[in-house]
Amino acid sequence: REETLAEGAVLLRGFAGDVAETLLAAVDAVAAAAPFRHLVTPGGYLMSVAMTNCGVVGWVSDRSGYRYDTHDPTTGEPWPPLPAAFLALAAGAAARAGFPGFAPDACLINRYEPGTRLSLHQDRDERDTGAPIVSVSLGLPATFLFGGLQRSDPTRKVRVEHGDVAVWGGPARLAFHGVAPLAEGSHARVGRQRINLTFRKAL
Ligand code: MD5
Ligand code: FE
Repeated sequence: REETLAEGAVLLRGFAGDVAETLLAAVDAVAAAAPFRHLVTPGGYLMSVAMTNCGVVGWVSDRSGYRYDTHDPTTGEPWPPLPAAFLALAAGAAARAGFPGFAPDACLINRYEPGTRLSLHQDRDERDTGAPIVSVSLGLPATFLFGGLQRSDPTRKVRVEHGDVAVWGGPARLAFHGVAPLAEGSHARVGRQRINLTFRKAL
């Protein structure tokens, strides 16, 4: 149930299985205050993945670039706080993977529907890239693409399912990665969706 994908990258299969319902209820509460929306990239493209955030800051994109912001540009309100269950799960997974004391201040929530994808990128908008990123998969399964430190490096496909948690730290923290177009399907709890939580130390 614990797989090392590369140095610093650990997949904890099923780690969030028994808190999945609690996490999804918290996602619904966050989305009621800060709705899922499709952000515009700096290049002018609408992202196919819908996003929202909770935490002290949230990740946003618009024509002027990518950044972390204390306020939701859609509502003008501060992002909802990180639910206690989110913090506990993220810290527990990070500790299990060898990163004790992980205290995220941001959680980006991605919502995929069949056909949507996340193209290859690095997560480098966080001030502290010494901290890992913890990602939690909920709902429909997906094929995660895990590359290297150069965009042109070959990618490895990793299937992730409901309840799986991945921790990306050390040399894997800045690896290129993406998500292949989501296959059609329906999940008992969330229907035609995959929800991914990514916990970050942004500040
Ligand atoms: C997802 N989300 O499945 C992924 C999970 C994002 C994003 O990529 O930026 O919202 S996070 C995967 C990740 C983070 C940091 C490093 C690596 C993977 N990696 O080294 O492969 O929605
Ligand atoms: Fe990413």
